[in-house]
Amino acid sequence: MTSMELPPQKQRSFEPTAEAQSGANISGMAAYRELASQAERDYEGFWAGLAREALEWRKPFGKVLDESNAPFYKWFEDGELNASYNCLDRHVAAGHGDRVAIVFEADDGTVTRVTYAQMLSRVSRLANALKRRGIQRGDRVVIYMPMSIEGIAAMQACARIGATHSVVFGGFSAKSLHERIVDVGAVAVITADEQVRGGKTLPLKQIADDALAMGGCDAVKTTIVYRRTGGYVAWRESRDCWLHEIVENEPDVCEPEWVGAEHPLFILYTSGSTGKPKGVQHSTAGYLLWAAQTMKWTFDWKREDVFWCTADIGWITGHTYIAYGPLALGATQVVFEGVPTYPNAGRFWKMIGDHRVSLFYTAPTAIRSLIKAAEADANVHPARHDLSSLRIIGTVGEPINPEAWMWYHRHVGGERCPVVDTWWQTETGGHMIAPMPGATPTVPGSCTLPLPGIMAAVVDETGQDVPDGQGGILVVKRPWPSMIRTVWGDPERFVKSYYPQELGGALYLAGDGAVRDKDTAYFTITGRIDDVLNVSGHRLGTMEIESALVAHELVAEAAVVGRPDETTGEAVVAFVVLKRARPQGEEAEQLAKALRDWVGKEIGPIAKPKEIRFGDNLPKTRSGKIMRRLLRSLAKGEAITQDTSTLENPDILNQLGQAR
Ligand code: 6R9
Repeated sequence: MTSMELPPQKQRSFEPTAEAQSGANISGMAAYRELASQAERDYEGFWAGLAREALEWRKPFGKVLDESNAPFYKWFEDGELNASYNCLDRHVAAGHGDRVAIVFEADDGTVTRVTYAQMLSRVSRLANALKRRGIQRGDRVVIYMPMSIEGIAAMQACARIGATHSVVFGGFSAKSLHERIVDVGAVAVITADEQVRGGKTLPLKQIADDALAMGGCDAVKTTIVYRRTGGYVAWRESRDCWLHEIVENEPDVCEPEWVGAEHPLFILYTSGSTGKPKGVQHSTAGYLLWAAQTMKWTFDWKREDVFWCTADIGWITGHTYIAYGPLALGATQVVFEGVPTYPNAGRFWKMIGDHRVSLFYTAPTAIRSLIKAAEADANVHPARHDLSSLRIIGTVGEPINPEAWMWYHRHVGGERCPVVDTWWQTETGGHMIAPMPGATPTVPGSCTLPLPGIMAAVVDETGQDVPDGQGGILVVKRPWPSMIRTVWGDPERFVKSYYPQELGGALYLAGDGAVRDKDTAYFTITGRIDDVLNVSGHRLGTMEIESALVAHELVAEAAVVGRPDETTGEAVVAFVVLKRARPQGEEAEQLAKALRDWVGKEIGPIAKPKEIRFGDNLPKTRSGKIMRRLLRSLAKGEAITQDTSTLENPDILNQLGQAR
């Protein structure tokens, strides 16, 4: 890691407007500081207070934090509750059954609304149907579904019966799905006939069939299929059933399964620095607490708000800020099936106007692509739509460049809405470093300050604090309720990846670099410090892509690096050595295309390299190590200025430096 000096951030800072500040859940910096210092003074008392207020407990907890088996921390362990009860029943019981829970807009623009009472009934019937098929507390259920009310209901139904769900993003291939079904030991798969996005369909059921045929999935006794399009699906009577048929005769009452606070609510796979994705295991109480609390803090949620998070339920953002957080509060939210560019790149702005969205949450990659589109075609510019309902606009997934931040602030937020740049991860469960919109002055490109109770810091390779203004490793010094509990089936990997001995074993290692401003103490995230790439906000392990490439019969060796990309943040560049002579010209084009498609099949379209370069070899040290930093420079098109004297084969750099 290189240490870096960043200029002080004072010059371009945006105070919350009087409007944003007045009546905010947390109004003014003094209120923020008071909360943060409460947490410092009495850490457990602070969290216990929030947990009592935000959640309804079946059995109250006595002990707050158990650190006896660190880093396997336990929160509120002797308490009992149910996540689905907290998301649905309690609002209906409080007289809010008629409130709209979800405004669903399909790819073709069709809108469906469900109230809290209707959602409770749907979830209860599905939960009963799952139980009737023998699915029980502690079982794992894989959900491979499109963005839909049914997808959210499936997650909630699992939570209701104490089954642990593992949602797999609909863009993953049969092979990736298979790997997850096997690793998690699923007993059932819930899928759909097809997914529809941008006018195109994707045969999810067929992909699930392919995955289940790959072997090792004998535990899967049931697949439940949501009929989205009515397209053709192959059918296995003994295993497959239609969702609409199995819920038909089920009662719409289902007593929730009361579980302990630490009961695994879900497992979500994410890329790490080795080849195999990690199953990040989350708890019930700690996770749900933070999902609800951050809705109130980062989004300043109030009852009148219409919330819209554009993420997919296949990612953590869709878990926390679609399937759980908004429902835990009884919020009204928009759920969208499609893509931002269909039927044109004004879709988001049109939907904000149509549904009077007040809290909007999306990713920098979407913003950047919509800027490009708006600059090319005034008809899809946000100015063409009524965005006056917006109150707060947020971003997540990757660093947002200050130019994109400013455009978002100006053209979407009307220079009136605070921009909340939220730094967090699959492993953290919810927001960690983010502004409180009624308090924190914002600075383009900075996620500002840790939320109260989050002890984020920047350290060096030995775990010592580095001075502000100097780059280092982002860590969290104390456990927090919504943190990852373990890597499913691999507790050792959990410890090694997140609590490494090199840092002393007591600091949570986020895997990102960061710098804290000298004057404001604001954090700026400088990107991953491990072999993880961030392409359009999706995490991809370089090793994962390399393994996929070398699994191709023609490939002898492959090294994958990232290169900055204007739209997607980073782009995947693969350096490939074939088992036969280096291809050139037309042949190279064809092989590159074949390998890209291959990676698409092995992992999913999101992992396809943007560029593939063929070489006779890779740059290696005399001990045979691939020099990735040189490859990174080559991918960027930089001249090599680093010392190459330890290279076994310096000539190879010339060859690999030529883009095809
Ligand atoms: C929520 C989510 C986590 C990684 C994280 C970091 C990057 C996320 C960011 C950000 C800068 C932000 N990241 N939010 N970088 N600023 N506001 O995205 O989870 O898919 O696990 O990715 O994304 O590198 O470590 P996940």
